[in-house]
Parts: sequence; C-alpha cells; structure tokens
Amino acid sequence: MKPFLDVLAGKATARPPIWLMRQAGRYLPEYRAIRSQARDFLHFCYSPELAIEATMQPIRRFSFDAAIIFSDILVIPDALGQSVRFAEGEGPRLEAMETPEALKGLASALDEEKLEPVYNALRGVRAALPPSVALIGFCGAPWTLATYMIGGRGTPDQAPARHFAYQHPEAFQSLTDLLVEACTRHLCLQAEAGAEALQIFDSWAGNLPERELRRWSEAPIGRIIAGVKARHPSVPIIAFPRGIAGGFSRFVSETNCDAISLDTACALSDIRKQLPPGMVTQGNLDPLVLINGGSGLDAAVDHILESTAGLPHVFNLGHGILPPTPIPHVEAMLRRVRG
Ligand code: 1CP
Repeated sequence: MKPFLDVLAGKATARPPIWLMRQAGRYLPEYRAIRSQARDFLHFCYSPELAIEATMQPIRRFSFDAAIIFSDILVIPDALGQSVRFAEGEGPRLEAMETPEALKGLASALDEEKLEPVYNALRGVRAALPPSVALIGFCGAPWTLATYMIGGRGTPDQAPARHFAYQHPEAFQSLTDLLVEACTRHLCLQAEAGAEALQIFDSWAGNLPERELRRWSEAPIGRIIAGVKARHPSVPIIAFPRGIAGGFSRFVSETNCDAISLDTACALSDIRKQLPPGMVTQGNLDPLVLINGGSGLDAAVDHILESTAGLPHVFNLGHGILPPTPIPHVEAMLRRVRG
C-alpha cells in the first residue's frame, strides 16, 4: 500500500501523504557530508552509490511517503552535448546558446549511455525503499530547460530565452521539439528503471504571457505526457507550472497531467473553482514559513490541511526546500500533517 500513489489515483486519504521538493539536499548535514566526497555536482549525480544514498537520506530521517531520485534537470542539456557545470556556491553555468547557430552544436538525440547512472540509481533506490514509499522520477520542462540553455545560468526574469523566442521563433520551436523528444525518452527510461510517478518541473512558466505559455509550456508538456502515456499508461504524471496564477484550468486541459503541483502564491481557497472536479493537487507550503517555524508554521500547515480536507491532495512545499531550513521545523511540520 502506497498512500502517495493512492492519492495520485484520485483517492482522498484521512491525512495527506507528504514529500518535499528538493528534500534531498543542502539543509541535511548528512547530505553535505557526502556531497564533499564528490569531485563536482554532476559527478555526484552520475555516481549511483552517492545518488542512492542522497535519495534515501530524507526517507530514513523523516519517513516521507515518496522519494525523488537525486539528479538534476540539467542532466538533459548535458546529455545533449551542451557544456554544463556547477560553480561552487553559485549555481549552474552552461555554455550560453544565444543564437540559432549555437543551437546547431547540440546532438540530435539524448546520449542515453551518459544517463545510465541515473537509471542505475533508480533501480538501486527502488530495491532499497520500504514498501509503502513510492519512487518519483523527474525532468525539467522544455521551457525551463531552454531558459538555462540559452541564458547560460539562472536569470532573474529569463529574459535571454524570452528575447530569443520572440526573435527566432522557428529556431526556438526546433529546440523545444528536441527537448520534447529528450524529456519523453528520459521519463520513459526512468519509468522502466522503477519510477512509479513522474514530475515535470516548469519552474519558470510564470514569466510567459498567455499565448507564449500555450506554445512554449502547455503544448510541449502535453506532447511529453502523451508520449510517456503511450508507453506507460499507468504511471501518473505531476506537472509543476510555477507562477501561472489564473492559468490552471487551461494548463490542466491542454497538458492532460494527472496532478498539479501548486506554487506558494496559489490561493487554495480559490483553486478548486479553476480545476476539474476530482483533480489531484500537491503543495503549497511557503518554504520561508518553514524556515521561520513556530505558530506561523502551524497556522500555515493547518490552512492547507483545512483547505484540502476530503480532497485528493499531496502535502508539499510551493517550491523547493531552502538550505537554511532548520530540521526541527521539518519535524514539527510532519507531526502536524500526520496528526
Ligand atoms: O552543490 C549542490 O549540492 C547543488 C545543489 C543542488 C541540488 C541538491 C542542485 C543544483 N540541484 C540539486 C538536486 C535537484 N534539483 C533535485 C533532486 C531531488 C530532490 O528534489 O531532492 C531536483 C528535483 C532538482 C530540480 C531542479 N534543478 C530544478 C527544478 C525545481 C526548482 O527548484 O525550481 C531547477 C530549476 C534546477 C536547476 C538547479 N540545479 C541546482 C541549482 C542550485 C539550480 C537552480 C539554479 C537557479 O536557477 O539559480
């Protein structure tokens, strides 16, 4: 019995299952200890033993209902031949692709052999997980991947990719098509290696106007979901289109996702009116309220529990957990969610 998968199938449970986006990572002392063993972050992602250990750490400590494989969305550009590195303390640095000519340097398909360590890690985690805990595989959505591939790094407003898409819509469409194929393949291979649910992170969807959201976020995600479902019809797919405010109704109908992960700014008291009846939701505690803890945290947790009572909901954050989060606050949140 896996409560997380029950909820994804549309069943409401007395208490919501819980996991946290970025639950494996720098807020855990045991993660920082093994991270220092690897040469660099990508090397860490491609070392199955380390990736398995990082995936299992939050499960051992907190008994979350789901484990998310330790990897990164940027393994896809790396496996398409773009240079990707993680500067210590600064985040990802890619060789920026600012012109249509630069995109011609990309491979025409994913280097699956390069990603084999990720699939090996999934197999290892699946074998190690307790029977009640589900395993999640993931990828970045084409739009979010493109923002890093074109900008060369995380940018405050994704302006490089937005300019590129306005200036060179055909080249941007070709890049999107390539990423749709790569993401579909990567998700299928993760399902074949043991992932029981999949999440697509469109962390930067919120900067797209309505028509661009349709073209660069919804349409490609819809194609990925259709492609994965054709081979793995029973694996549920969660989409995380961060920051799309009033756009959920169309997003869900255009993409056909099984569940929608709601960001921090999304009003739970209102969201049901936008969503089809019975739609599975996930989210959306503010990662900053978790850092602050205390009665503010209790009230925020209660608000989510009350707003989603009797509905198929997975308790989560509205965005990834942040490195300064105190572990006692995570424990307090878990006690409250679990009653
Ligand atoms: O040195 C380190 O330890 C690097 C920190 C780190 C970690 C722990 C990075 C660099 N990535 C990760 C792991 C990671 N990334 C996971 C693992 C599983 C888990 O959730 O526990 C996942 C799901 C991701 C997904 C990811 N990577 C996203 C989408 C989710 C989100 O937070 O919006 C994005 C945008 C990235 C890119 C990325 N990788 C790393 C960083 C610091 C960033 C963000 C860069 C930026 O925009 O500034």
